[in-house]
Amino acid sequence: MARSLHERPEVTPEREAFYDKIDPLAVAPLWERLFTFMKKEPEMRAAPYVWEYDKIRPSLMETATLITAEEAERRVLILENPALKGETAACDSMFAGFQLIMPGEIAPTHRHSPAALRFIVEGDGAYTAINGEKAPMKPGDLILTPSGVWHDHGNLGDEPVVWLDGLDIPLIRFLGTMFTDLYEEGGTHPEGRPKFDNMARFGANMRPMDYETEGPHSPVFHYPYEETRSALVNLKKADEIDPFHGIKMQYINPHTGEPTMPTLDCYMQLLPPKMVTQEYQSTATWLYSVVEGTGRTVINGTPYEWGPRDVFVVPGWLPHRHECNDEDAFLFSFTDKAVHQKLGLYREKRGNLSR
Ligand code: GTQ
Ligand code: FE2
Repeated sequence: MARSLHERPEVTPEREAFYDKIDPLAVAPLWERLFTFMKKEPEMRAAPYVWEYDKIRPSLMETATLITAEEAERRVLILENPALKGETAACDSMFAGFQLIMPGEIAPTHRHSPAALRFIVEGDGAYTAINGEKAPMKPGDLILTPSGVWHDHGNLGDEPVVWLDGLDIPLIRFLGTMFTDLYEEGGTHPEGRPKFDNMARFGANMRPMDYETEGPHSPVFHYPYEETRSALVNLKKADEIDPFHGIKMQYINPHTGEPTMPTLDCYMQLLPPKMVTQEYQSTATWLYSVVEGTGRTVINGTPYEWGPRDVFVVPGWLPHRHECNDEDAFLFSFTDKAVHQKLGLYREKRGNLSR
């Protein structure tokens, strides 16, 4: 009998009768289960998928006629992975959604143990307040609301504002570490520090003398696209293009050099015109939000076409490459990579991966 972790042993009437007999004892034979999960390599439950913004936008706008941001708490259309129907998840470990806030609306203050990021997709004039300090939101900006901080949103402008929410909800749920609080029964946090205080304190390549950390997340909570984009554009001039990633920069916690948050690690990358990246795979799952440009990502041999404002998911351990069309593409992404790395479980493979 060949030894294998991956094959089911023979099922005989005698064995089946035994399994039935022991079932009431709340025990089960491991040899009937091993092959179901001890896979040679990871097999994610999530499927690759592209959420096309233009197709979703009309329905997203229609939500404004159904419910207010305040009544909904957060007026969000979940980007639910088709392979994870009903699970409130874009992939095995992360949640994503498009949140809409209309002029004059507010979304009340709350806090929770799941960490969140906001990546602004459309519209100007909204803000996220973190502990009462307002961060203005512009398309392409990244805003963090780490685990446990009070946050609310509002729209002071005259157009609808939409952003991509990314949260570690599936992971937090799995770990049994979910905590949430409303701020004083649904009210709004009082005005905090003045606008741009956070940027002055932590985002100017300086920090307050003797600063002591407030947690394992970045003290910066607003990363404006203007700065991110110009960094990438300037880096393109050196023409040092990574064959797997183009020019890909990690948003960091400037106090420690660590990822933005322990569970959500954020990146912005530039793919020059016509670039086709080398094949790459890693245990990490990646969620992408396209800022500029068009192209496709070929995942396990199947092309997934994308354009501005689309969101797509590359589940872990699938070989993939990006192909850029005729103009620079700017791709924002976030991933569970930092979790894998902290636990010593992260692996990757580069080049010639076709199975
Ligand atoms: O904006 O605070 O998409 O708490 C899910 C949970 C957004 C938010 C979501 C949240 C929020
Ligand atoms: Fe929240």
